[in-house]
Formats: sequence, structure tokens, C-alpha cells
Amino acid sequence: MSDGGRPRVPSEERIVLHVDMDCFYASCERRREPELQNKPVVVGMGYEAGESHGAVATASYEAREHDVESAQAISQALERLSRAENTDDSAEPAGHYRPVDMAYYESVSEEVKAVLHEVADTVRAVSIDEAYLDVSDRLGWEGAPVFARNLKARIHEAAGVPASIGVAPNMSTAKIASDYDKPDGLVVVAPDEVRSFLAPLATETLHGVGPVTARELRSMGIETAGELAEADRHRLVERFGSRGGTVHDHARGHDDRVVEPVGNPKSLSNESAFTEATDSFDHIRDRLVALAEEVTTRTSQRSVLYKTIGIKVVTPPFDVHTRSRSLSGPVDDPPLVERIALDLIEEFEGRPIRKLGVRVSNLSFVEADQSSLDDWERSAAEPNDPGGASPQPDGGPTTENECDRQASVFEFL
Ligand code: DCP
Ligand code: MG
Repeated sequence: MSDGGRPRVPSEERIVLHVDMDCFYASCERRREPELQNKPVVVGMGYEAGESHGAVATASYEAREHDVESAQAISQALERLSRAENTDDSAEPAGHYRPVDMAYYESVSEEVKAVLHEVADTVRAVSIDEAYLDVSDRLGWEGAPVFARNLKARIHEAAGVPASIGVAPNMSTAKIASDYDKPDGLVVVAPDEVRSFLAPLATETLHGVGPVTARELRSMGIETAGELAEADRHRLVERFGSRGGTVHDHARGHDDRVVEPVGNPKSLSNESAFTEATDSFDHIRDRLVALAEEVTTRTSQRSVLYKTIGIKVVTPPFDVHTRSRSLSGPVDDPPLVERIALDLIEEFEGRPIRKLGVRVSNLSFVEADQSSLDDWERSAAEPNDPGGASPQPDGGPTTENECDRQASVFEFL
């Protein structure tokens, strides 16, 4: 498969983003319970309401102010928050405790990743709440701050959770940058700022330096990344083996790792919100056509075929409706996407709409001969086609119509 013609960019000119969601599980809980906003929230693994067993998976920043942190016993978190809130005379524990709900956090994570795939072709998700993006092929350094700011806003708008973003010419510096000003952080480190950005940081901040290595480095008189950068490389390699060379490189802002996309997306989508909910159907149809075009531009560029075409409609206050239609064979057929999207929106005529999306899924990334509906119809008519089925975009017998009301419909391998 082609990589969309992405040019190889010299490493010092790469623009790498590291996106890390803020207190992710707690933010997910806040998304479905907005009254938890600005309050100390503790999400506990093995926690049950009214009990004190289990361990802290994450805590909101309000709880962290009172030294509640990941991996702590819930009993300790309860004690610290109660002490901080001085609720000795109250039977209620201070703070808000919720048990871990992985299925829900994963669905929110998929929504975040859908946004990332919308804005970049090169996305590597490294955990449920963390991903690297390489956007060197679509912008220059002067555009990076606005791009990152818009991405933060877009994640918040589409998935309802806050992110911190670091931008740098390589992965290790971008990760440090995303952590530098959490929560709600945005730190851009341009190529000529990398050394001065890293210099004052403790060596432990660097990827590959754990507490033990940091202690050994201290014994060598090296406390900061700047001192590590200036240190004699041979001495580091002698002491730490090849890892000594790697951390020396990271301290100097060198990291040649390439953001390798993991797996292929399961769907491609574009979404767009109206400034205010509208029921102007002309307006809605125009927006839908534009979204369909954006999606099919991406599928054509990436040689992607799709079998399912769908729309997402958000009506006030925040109700998410999805509708989709599946063909009997994969196609890359932009006019068909537009036609089906317009067809699916019909039932919403007259209703106010806040937000719209167009999505194609059931993707095939192999080069195929049959990339248009006509090809499939021709093939379907051939006698060796077992089912003789042909895609019927207008709802014929071989077309499945799916109606689901799930908020999260974007999944990735
Ligand atoms: N997690 C966990 N146990 C840990 C660390 C993390 O269960 N010891 C879970 C809960 C976190 C999620 O993984 O919400 C993401 O991990 P992060 O390290 O990114 O932590 P947060 O997103 O919670 O906080 P931050 O704002 O520091 O990124
Ligand atoms: Mg996080």
C-alpha cells in the first residue's frame, strides 16, 4: 500500500506532536457527570462505593493538590482528602470516588483517536490516552502552534475531554513538552529551542532515565539534561552501555525514531460543528456535502476502499445519532458517499442540528481493481459470483441499513 506519498523529512525538520489526555479516567467520569467539574475526583481500581479498598488509577488535579496520586491505596486517598477538606465532623468522605469503567474510557479514547486520524495521516497511539502524530507533511513550524491549539479544541469539542499537547522536532522532546505544562498544556519547542528547553530539566525527565540511572548520573556530577548533553559520551557508554549513548542523544535533543503508524484506522471520518444549532436544511445539506468531499479526498489519497457509509448527527443538547448503510462490496466512489449521506440525513429534516459527521468504515487497504460501484455491479452480474449480489445504494435487498445510537462508532485496529 502506498503511504500517500508522504515525503521523507529530515529529522530536524519533523513536526511531531505528543497528545496526552489530562487525568484521563477522571476526565471521562466528568464528561458523563459534568457536576464533577473542578472537584477532587478519584478513580479507583477495585473500588466499590462505600468501601475503602482498591488503588487509585488516577485522580483529578484538584485531588492531586492534596497529594493523591496513581497507585496509592484508596484508603490513603480518602484520608488525605478528608484531612484537606477538614470534614472531620462529616460522615461523608471528601472528594468523589468512582470505580474504573474501562469500556467507557475505551469508547472515549476511540473518539479522541478518530479526531487524531482526522487531522493527521501518521498517528501512533501508544496507550489509551496517549498518541504521537507526525504532521511534517502538512504544515511548517510557523503553523504548528495554531494547529496544536486547534487540535486541543477539536478533541475537547468532539470527545469532551481535555488534552495536553507537546510539539517538537522529535518524539522524546514532544513527550516531555506535553507533560511540561499539564493540565490543559500546550508547549511548542521549535528546532532551535530544543537544547535550551531541555537543559534545565532533571535527567529523570528524559526517556530512558529512571530513578536508578538518575542516581548514578548524580554520582557522576550530572543533575540536568544540559549537563548530560555536555557530558563525555564515552564515559556514559562505558557506564551504561548503549543506553548511555541513547540518553546522551535525547539530552541533546536527538531522537531519530520515526512515528510509525500502528495498524490502519477502522474508519475515516470528518466532523464539523455549527456555531449554533441550525435547522436550515439547505445549510445542513451543504455542510454534509463538504464533509463527504473531505472524507473521500482522504480515502482517494490513501487508496482506501470502504463498504459502509455513515453519518453522525448531534442534536441539542448533546444527543448523538448515527446512521449508516453498507454495500455488498468495497468501493471508493465519492458521488456515492455524497448521495448516501444526503439520503441518510433526510429523516432529520426540520430538526435543529449542532454537529454533523460523515464516516466511511469497513475499510480495505489493499489495491483493488473494483473501486467503483459500477465495477461491483458488473462483477455481481458475472455468473461465477456466488450471491449475484450487487450493492444497492438506494436501499435494495442486498443493502443492510444499520441504525445505532452509540456515541462512539470510531474504532481502530
Ligand atoms: N493509569 C492507571 N494506573 C496507573 C497510571 C495510569 O490505571 N498507575 C490509567 C489511569 C489514567 C490513564 O491510565 O487516567 C492514563 O495514564 P496517564 O499516566 O496519562 O495519567 P492521567 O491521564 O490520569 O494523568 P495526566 O494528566 O498526568 O496524563
Ligand atoms: Mg494522561
